[in-house]
Amino acid sequence: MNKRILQVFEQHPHAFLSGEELSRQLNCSRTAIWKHIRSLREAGYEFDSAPRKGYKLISKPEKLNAAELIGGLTTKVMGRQLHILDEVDSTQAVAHALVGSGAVEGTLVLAERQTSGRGRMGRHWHSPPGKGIWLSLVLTPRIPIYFTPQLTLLAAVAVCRSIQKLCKVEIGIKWPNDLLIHGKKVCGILLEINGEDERLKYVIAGIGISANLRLEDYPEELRGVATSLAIESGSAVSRTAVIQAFLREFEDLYGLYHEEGFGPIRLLWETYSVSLHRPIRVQTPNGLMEGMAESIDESGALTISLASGESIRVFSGDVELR
Ligand code: BT5
Repeated sequence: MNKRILQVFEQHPHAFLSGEELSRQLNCSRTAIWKHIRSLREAGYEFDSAPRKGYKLISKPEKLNAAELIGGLTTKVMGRQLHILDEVDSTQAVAHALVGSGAVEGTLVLAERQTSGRGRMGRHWHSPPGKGIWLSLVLTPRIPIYFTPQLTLLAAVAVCRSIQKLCKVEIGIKWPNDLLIHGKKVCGILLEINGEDERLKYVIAGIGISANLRLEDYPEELRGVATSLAIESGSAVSRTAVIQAFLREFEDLYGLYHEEGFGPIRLLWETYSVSLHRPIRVQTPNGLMEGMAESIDESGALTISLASGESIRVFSGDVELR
């Protein structure tokens, strides 16, 4: 039925079609039409609706296309093996399975939609269809396992650089993995590792960039804390261009990291940081800590000076800017 409804709209481009007319043409009830329009909206189709006039199809979901993406790639390794899927539970799960069947470094998994997109600590990542960049990148870095948090910071810098090249927005990083525009989250990073003892086997870098979501694409509870590139820049962005630019930046920084270590990445990270030299509150595995965010150390941990004068290092947690 969704297909037939779309056909009718395609026969009448730019026109409003009333629920009554649609129900007559398709021989079903107006309630059924309303339900199908709702499911098409959920699938990324945009309709204008007006009382008495009905519905007008404004845009179809822009689909990611492998040939187009690869055609504009300037990387040697990152994204060269590409899997674009329509709907998955989580691109992370798909990437782990691909490694199990021999996927090499740089393998990229992209999905139009995730039904169980994951954040850190069991949290959910909202991943509606057609509008976001939900990706997982397979990495086999030659580093000890305890250095992997550095890669979160590296990925954050790569996303910031690519977005700044393509959109007129001011983007900042809140340690460790939140990218913010005007204080709202636009991108989150989740690193999942597989290793044994000290030896790192592989890393899956999961990155969610809310590219073209509109406020109404978010559930109520996220509207105050989340945003998108389109909301902040005022126009839709090409997801393909953002992915290509990100892979380019990531490959360059990853190469630099292997040649020169974390030092240069840390310097770049600091230029984007919105959490350093500010009073913060951080929920750590050991409880709530308050103090001044001082610096990032050589392992990627955040150093905080507490009111007592003591300095502590935090390896993971949720930072709240005060
Ligand atoms: C993260 O977790 O920020 C890591 C998110 C990683 C998502 C990617 S998408 C591709 C890959 N496949 C996956 O399954 N995951 C990765 P965390 O720091 O725990 O932040 C989660 C919080 O971000 C939620 O509790 C919300 O407040 C917020 N959030 C959820 N969905 C969002 C969205 N689409 N845009 C902005 N903020 C969102």
